[in-house]
Amino acid sequence: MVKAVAVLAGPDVKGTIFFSQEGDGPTTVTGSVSGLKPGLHGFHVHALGDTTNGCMSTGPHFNPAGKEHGAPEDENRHAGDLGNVTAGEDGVANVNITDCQIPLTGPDSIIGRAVVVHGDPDDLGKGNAL
Ligand SMILES: [Cu+2]
Ligand SMILES: [Zn+2]
Repeated sequence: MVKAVAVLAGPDVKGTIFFSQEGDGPTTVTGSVSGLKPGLHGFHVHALGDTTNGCMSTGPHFNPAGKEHGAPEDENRHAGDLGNVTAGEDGVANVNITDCQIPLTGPDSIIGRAVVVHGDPDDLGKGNAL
């Protein structure tokens, strides 16, 4: 079992996201994010772990296979496309995702990259991509 943790620390938004993967199986993503406005928020793994300039310095969505932006369930998607998380009226989004394209080991590992929670919803490739 390989585990990783991402700590989200914005001015208002805070959160802790836990990753775990057993062998070559899917990666489980759990945790919560607080300080969000209620509703949908794009939730992605971006290519670079550099958070010195917010989302800007984290690069594009992690995309080792050179695919298009899409929804988590799409065949054609960036590996980092984890869709949206939903914040309740309390501004808290609970995350519980199982995904096969974000391994914690090997050449396409997401370790050292950035988890980004956007202020706006991800359109999942159906219009303006985040
Ligand atoms: Cu993003
Ligand atoms: Zn994408």
